[in-house]
Amino acid sequence: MPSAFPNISKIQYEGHDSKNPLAFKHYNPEELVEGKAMKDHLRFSVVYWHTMRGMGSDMFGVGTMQRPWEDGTNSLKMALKRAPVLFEFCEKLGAPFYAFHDRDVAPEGGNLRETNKNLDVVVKQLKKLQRDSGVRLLWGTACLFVHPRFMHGAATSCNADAFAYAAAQVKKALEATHELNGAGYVFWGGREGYTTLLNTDLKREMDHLGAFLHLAVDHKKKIGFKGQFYIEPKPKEPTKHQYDSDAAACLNFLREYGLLGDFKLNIETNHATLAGHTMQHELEVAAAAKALGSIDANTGDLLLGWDTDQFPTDLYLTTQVMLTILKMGGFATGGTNFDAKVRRESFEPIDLFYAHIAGMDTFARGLKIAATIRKDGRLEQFVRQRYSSWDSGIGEKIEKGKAGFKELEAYALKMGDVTTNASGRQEFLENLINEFI
Ligand code: XLS
Ligand code: NI
Ligand code: NI
Repeated sequence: MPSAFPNISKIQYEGHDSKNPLAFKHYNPEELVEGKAMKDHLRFSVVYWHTMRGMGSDMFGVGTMQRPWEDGTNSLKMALKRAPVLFEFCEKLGAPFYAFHDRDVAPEGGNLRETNKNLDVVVKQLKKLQRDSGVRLLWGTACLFVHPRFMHGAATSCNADAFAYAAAQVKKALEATHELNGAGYVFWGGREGYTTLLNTDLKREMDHLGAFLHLAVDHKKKIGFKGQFYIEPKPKEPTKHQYDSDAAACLNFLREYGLLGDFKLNIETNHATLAGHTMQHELEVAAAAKALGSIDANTGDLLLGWDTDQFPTDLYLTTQVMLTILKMGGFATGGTNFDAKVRRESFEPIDLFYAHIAGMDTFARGLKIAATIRKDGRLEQFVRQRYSSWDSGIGEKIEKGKAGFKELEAYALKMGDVTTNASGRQEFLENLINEFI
């Protein structure tokens, strides 16, 4: 097998004075941050769909990517030629994980049986590639949105046959992920939503989604798959409204259908902003429910209102992300999965390296900055102080459930008025963060 990237050797950490664009300036895998190696904090993952299958087409134009190893077919032969390229890429980059949809790695056959056979052949090869390289599967998933059979959705389709087909597909994708010892499995509701309520029985569709996820949990237990299940929120696109619209909606859905114990969330930056939230908001909501599992690291564009899936290169973003992740105690099964694609104009194979190096270095810096902010302690101290009225006196009584409306009325009457408010100091804090960036 000839090398796909013959002129690129393993990307090394060279420190922040390096001018080598094919080196890390900040990501130093073994360097300890808060007592843990950077590689274990960040758990970087490369996605098969964008990095291996993204050809740069958009609504207005065809693909632009130069991928010399591709033969222009979506054949099983090509699938087997392509998989080693992904592993060569991960090894040279030093990314310990990858993620895929079933249909990214193996093509559909003439029927489901043939399709499953194709997947089996590729999974066998992936298993060997994993063993030889040490690169592991962060999560697997099923593509339930590309094929016309899923035009009305999969688990939420009006057509029960589509539900059944989706179940068969997820069953197989779960077994493949299990076979590859995946650390997790993701459910992203591609078309699980609607484009008009005129033709939609919303309640029935949500019930079907709940039932579908229960069936998945049952099968997971049946085959003994120990990986973490995740739901990935996104508010829209391709649908007008996706049921898993944001972290809060997902948590409510999981709670309502009795699934909260079996799922965590996989939060994606571009989906957060499409939902009208910041990434940190979504992370905080998930973490507050002890359901922050993993992240899809990318970013949108302020002026483009869709899922542009750009590589994250904004230090403020990665600092905020890492502040929340460090606060929750770090990833367990999850990781930093680059659900990101190079721009259509960045068409050379080497751009794949530049893009991932940029994302990894930006996250490494965000991690170091977040750790320094935490060590400095002023931010945390400020927040603690801001809530100090809850640590004693009436606040403590309320938190402990020892004051009802009657006692609080008596307290307020005696107090006269609230005269103890302190400044929120937003600008002061924003400037404090700038000290570290
Ligand atoms: C699409 C999603 C998708 C999931 C995996 O917007 O981000 O790529 O991560 O199905
Ligand atoms: Ni994603
Ligand atoms: Ni996305």
